[in-house]
Amino acid sequence: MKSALVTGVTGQDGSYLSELLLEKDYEVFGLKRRSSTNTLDRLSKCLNHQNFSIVEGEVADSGCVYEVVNKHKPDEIYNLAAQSHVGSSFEQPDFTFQVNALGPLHLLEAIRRFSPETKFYQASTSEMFGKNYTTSSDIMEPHKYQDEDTMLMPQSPYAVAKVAAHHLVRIYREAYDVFGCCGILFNHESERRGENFVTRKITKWLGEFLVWVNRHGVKYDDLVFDEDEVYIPGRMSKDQGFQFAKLRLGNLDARRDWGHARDYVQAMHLMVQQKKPKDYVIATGNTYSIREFLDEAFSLIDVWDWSNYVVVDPKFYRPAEVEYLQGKPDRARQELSWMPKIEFKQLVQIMVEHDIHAAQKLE
Ligand code: GDR
Repeated sequence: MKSALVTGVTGQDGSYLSELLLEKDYEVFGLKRRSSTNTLDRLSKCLNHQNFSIVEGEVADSGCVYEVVNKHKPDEIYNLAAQSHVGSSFEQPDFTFQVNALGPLHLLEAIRRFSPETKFYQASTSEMFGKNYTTSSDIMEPHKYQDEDTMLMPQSPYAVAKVAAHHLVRIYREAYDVFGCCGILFNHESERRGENFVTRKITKWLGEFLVWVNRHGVKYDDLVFDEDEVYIPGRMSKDQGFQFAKLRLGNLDARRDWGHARDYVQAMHLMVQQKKPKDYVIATGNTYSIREFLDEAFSLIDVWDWSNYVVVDPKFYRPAEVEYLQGKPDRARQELSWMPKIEFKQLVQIMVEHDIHAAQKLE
């Protein structure tokens, strides 16, 4: 039986990857930071599995990482632990570096010192490309994309720390023969996505809004608006329950290449099974703006013009932004035979439907 250590196990990707590895008969150790609140919600399918166990620890603490790696000497380590919110990294750059850059360094050092046969997967990210892209030479259909050869030009403390880790993996591969590979994953979402990422923020708001409208039995056309809120007609007062806060977002023009996390964890596993360690771009190859995400999501609750429901709030703008991401996953397609199964419309639908059900359950 193979064993794997999954750091960041309580997150979206950690939970999907653990499920996949358990299906493949791995023994899975999930590294989880100590916390006084319950952070195990996403792991409901794993917690009672006989081959799954939680190990308490923190990647930013080298002593802790050395002990865990030395004790378990897993066949594979998937480093998914991160301060993963790009916007927050501007407010907490130091902490972001500790977890996102020093964390992987500690893991690589632990492998080199105590468990050199362990294969290592690092969660790299499309954020590393920042402002940069490659322009295709196709005259008929010119377009911009990012692939494994696109130069990195990070735009946030988050992305700079990820670039450091990305290069560290290469150096440990070349200098010490560590089997280390990086998945350059473009945005990947799901019904388990954290609620402060833009897609989930939108779908969660939609679910709660729809339930509120249905509770009052009103038609959209009859709703009344002011700058910040939506009101039930005739009740434009501050009465509890008759107003609903509009959806407040930042930059709506940024473009992202969005896939489903369940597809993306398969690529992580495939990379680690290759004979030679390499880095791979994992993406759908399509790009959409936040506006287009809003179009699609609102259309699912029969709202065709969402402008009355959304407020652009400078508070959610980032000091430096990544405007355009569109991956070109040709290497993954050719060498890993990996293709995403869930495309944009389906992804939005899965998330909206999930959040409508979740809001209905709370009614
Ligand atoms: P991103 O994801 O930064 O791409 O990183 P996020 O969903 O946070 O932002 C995507 C884009 O939406 C714009 N935006 C907003 N973002 C948030 N969070 N909240 C808002 O209200 C809002 N309004 C507009 C952002 O400015 C941005 O342009 C994610 C993370 O999961 C990273 O950890 C991962 O590495 C990359 O995806 C791939």
